[in-house]
Amino acid sequence: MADQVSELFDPAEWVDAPAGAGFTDITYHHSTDGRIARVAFDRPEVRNAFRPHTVDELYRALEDARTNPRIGVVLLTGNGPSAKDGGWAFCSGGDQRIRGRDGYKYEASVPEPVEGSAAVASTGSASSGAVASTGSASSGAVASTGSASSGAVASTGSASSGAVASTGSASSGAVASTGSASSGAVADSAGLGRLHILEVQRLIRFMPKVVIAVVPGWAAGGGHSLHVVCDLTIASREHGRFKQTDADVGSFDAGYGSAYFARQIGQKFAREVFFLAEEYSADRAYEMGAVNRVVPHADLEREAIAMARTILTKSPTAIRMLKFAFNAVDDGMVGQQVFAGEATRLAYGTDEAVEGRDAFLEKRDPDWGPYPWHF
Ligand code: S0N
Repeated sequence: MADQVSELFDPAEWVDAPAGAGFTDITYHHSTDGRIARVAFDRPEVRNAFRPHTVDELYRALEDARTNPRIGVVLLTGNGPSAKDGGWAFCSGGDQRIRGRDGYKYEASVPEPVEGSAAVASTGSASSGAVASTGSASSGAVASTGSASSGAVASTGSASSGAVASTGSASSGAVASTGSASSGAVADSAGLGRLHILEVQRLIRFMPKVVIAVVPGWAAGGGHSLHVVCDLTIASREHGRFKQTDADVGSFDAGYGSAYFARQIGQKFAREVFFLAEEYSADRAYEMGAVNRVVPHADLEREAIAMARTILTKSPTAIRMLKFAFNAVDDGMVGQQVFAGEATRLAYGTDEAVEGRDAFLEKRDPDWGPYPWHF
């Protein structure tokens, strides 16, 4: 796919995103005006399954999009079709050849990423997932300015993610990788694969921008969960297919992939999708409330761009507050924290908050007189 990226990709719409240089498992582009990001799985020969290295790149691209103040919408999609059999995919989830315990015995069939590329660190010792982006912003709950970190843990200088503060070099999630750079198949000290795709889910979830799943083919397993966690989904009428295979292969996304999915489409349908693991067409997924729009295959990316352009006409602050408001009810205290962070950011812009700050710095009592108790 190196030359043409994807059959649905219109080169007139996109330029290479600098942060995507050297990526092997995904492609990363910006729209020519810099307002939209296109992030695409680029392993069509395995229905765009992700290995740890793919997830590293995915995280880096999404983090770059998150921290780029011009970008308001991210399209997450899958390149295709497969040169092998013409099949299309959004993403078929975790690459089963290198998954979990004993996964390495299948590793020989997995091409190694190019040495020195991608996740192998922007800042020397950065590893996966968390990926040291520029400066020190990291994943998870809303990074605002400066050295933001995720969750409740402040990192100073280095990037951290999940609930883990890193020391010096960036680390991923709650599971440290064995080395400082990630490869196609990385295990933790217990020999288990890293599940940092969940960090990607959180990055999508907590990104103050709209993420649209653009589904040109199969969304299966962990790929299905990724479409679930995206804000919107647009699917190809001819090739869009949905299937939750987790229980077929002994894995289970017990977080957003299932519980939040049930919030979206209702308990009965969600349980059916997981317990029966049947195939659903794009039209059927639309009927069930899992998909926003179904469009002709050839128009998929054009329609996705049109959706993005409509969103870009809206107030950025309104969109971010709305996204976090939609999230908050399902995200418990973290949802409240994220929403509260945004409210605080807005409050800091008021004269009232400036008076509080100035009074402290000037060692005087604050004068709240000009600020009424609104009703
Ligand atoms: C997507 C499906 C339904 C498409 O069927 P179709 O069109 O008949 O194509 P196939 O002939 O089956 O596939 C074409 C080629 O692609 C390979 N392939 C497809 N999916 C995968 C995959 N996920 N991993 C590895 N290879 C894949 C096929 O083998 C075939 O190759 P060739 O031509 O060489 O034979 C169908 O393909 C399907 O059902 N795929 C599997 C979907 C699935 O079960 N995914 C995993 C579900 N679980 C997760 O995603 C959880 C996350 C996870 O597993 C994980 C991730 C990272 C780190 C660790 C883990 C972990 O759990 O430990």
